[in-house]
Amino acid sequence: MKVVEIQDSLNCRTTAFCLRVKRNLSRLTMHFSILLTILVFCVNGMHATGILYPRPSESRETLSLDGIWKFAIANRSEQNKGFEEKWYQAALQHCAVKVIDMPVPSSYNDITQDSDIRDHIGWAWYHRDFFVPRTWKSQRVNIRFGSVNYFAIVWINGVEVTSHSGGYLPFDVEVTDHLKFGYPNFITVAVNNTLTPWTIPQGKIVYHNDSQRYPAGYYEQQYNFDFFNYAGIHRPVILSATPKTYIDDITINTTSVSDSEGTVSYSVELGGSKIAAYSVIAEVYDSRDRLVAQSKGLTGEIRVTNPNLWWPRGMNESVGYLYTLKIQLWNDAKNVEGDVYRLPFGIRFIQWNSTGVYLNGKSVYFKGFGRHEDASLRGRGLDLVTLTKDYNLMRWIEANSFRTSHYPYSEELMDLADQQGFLVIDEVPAVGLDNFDDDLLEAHKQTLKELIQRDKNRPAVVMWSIGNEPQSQKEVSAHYFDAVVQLVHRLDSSRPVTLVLNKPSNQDVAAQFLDVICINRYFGWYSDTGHSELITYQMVKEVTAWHDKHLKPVLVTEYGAGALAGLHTDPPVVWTEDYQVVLMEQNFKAFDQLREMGFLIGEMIWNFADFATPQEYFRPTGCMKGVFTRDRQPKFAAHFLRRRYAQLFC
Ligand code: GCB
Repeated sequence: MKVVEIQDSLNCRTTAFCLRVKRNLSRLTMHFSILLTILVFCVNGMHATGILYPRPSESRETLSLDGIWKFAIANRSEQNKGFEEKWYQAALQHCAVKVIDMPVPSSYNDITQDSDIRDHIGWAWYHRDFFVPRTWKSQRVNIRFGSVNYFAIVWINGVEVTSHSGGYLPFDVEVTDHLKFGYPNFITVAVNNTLTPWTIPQGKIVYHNDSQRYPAGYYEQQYNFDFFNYAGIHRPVILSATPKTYIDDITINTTSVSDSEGTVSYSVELGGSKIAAYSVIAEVYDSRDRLVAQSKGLTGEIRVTNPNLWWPRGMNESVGYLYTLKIQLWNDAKNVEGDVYRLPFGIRFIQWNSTGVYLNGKSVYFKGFGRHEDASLRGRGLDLVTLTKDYNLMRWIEANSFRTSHYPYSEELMDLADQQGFLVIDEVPAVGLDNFDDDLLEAHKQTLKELIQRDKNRPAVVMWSIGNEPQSQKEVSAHYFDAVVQLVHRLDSSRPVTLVLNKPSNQDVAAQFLDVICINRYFGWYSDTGHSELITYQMVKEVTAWHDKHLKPVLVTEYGAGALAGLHTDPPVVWTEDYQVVLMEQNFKAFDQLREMGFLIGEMIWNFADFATPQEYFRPTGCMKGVFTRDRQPKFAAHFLRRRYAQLFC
């Protein structure tokens, strides 16, 4: 087996695509691995500042392009065919390829009976027609994808308008000049799910050269993370029309809180032409739409008297209180209103020290979950039914938090966290990182920039997680994570930064840079399997060792056991629902002792629900550590966890 630079067939379009943007990149070669690195640079260069969610207002309209699209995959041996035959210039169903219907948003993997589609590696093609109203002609029109895993190239009416790399964050581009107003239009999206050592998350294409076992040219995608690499257009596709001079970005931050006053600073960025002609009015409305404070200018400070603070579940009677910041442009010369955008926000203040994290001055204890965006048939596609059900279950079980393990979740999901008062540890898809070179660092930083740009205004987000279980025992990772943490602190100094670790505390070199230490530990499962009697002892020792070494708060972000729903034994053995509960019980004893010691700030069980993984002989169709099944029915563990979370106070 050897790792090779893959898919030579892609390279001709690489040249065209990248040279246009980075003509002087002398390293441009015919290798796919290089392509991916270059794609990251290309995308960096092309990104606009703001990525505000498209919300209709008196000056803005939106048009959803969700629905049934036409879809085709490029065969393994003909990866370049779509580019050579220019499938983006006409309707896909008129091209020489087998076309099927495909829902958007959705992963394409589980929609058909065809394992070639489920296990596809490489390019997949999407196409649909749409109509743009005549009335939009005088507007600025933007297209926005909530997420596409992993690379996307977008054409409108046959013209390439943008591309993006990174599978879990939104991207957008202005398309005004490419649209036909009052006429039908069409859009084509090419999606590539290939992961390499320079993507976030990493993967590699492995060619098998052993001719006894594999036919010539046989290759597979390998990756070192425990969730199925679902692919496709995963989140909504939205066209939006704004005035030509528009609100491009808003940043809002609580700078101080007391019972009598909350102070927030805001700043606004404008885009488009004739910006100088406009002034900015900022108004704050309470949840009953009453004006409570206002200011003027691109930046300013707003004081709200007797504020209703944003509190997470369980810390106050008022939960998830949101104000609305209304930003309005005003053309003074013409005396007319311009663009208007309404942003929900919370007034709340985060602090941290060597033993705790504090919200509005009160110490926080996280009782929650590691989760996944995962559901049968839809894969990782936005699914409002599952999403809403999950919040109902998290409230039922009296959790107050979750981590977006192991990638940023949808904005629709994050909106409900803000509204329902769930604390979120917001994580980028840097899972199991290894081979810490400069190109990986650039891709990692870019992902964090995009995440913070998207989620910086969310009250629910109280911590940034820069990754999960890297090879942090390697000396080279120290310099790497130092650089990543510095970037995050520069971009946002109002939230603590963490990294989820699984190496022994005496080998890890990354924790020194973090504000909060998160660890994953599977005592009684991956180590000393079945020996539940060791769990409490080992967990107490483990958490204490991390705190003693770094004098920082510690959060256990993963512990748990696989359990097949309906499987029981007494005495309990691994894989039964009974053992899952015994393992929890022993961990709870450790958590109680550690809480007394004063530096454990939370417990998040792995996992909220069973989820799909790559095919492995130790994964019976997926990871079975959920306290709920994949279709969200409670295991014995869910009732047990509910009893604990109900009596755990923050
Ligand atoms: C971990 C990983 C998570 C896995 C889990 C498991 O440490 O962070 O992604 O799913 O273990 O069940 O093995």
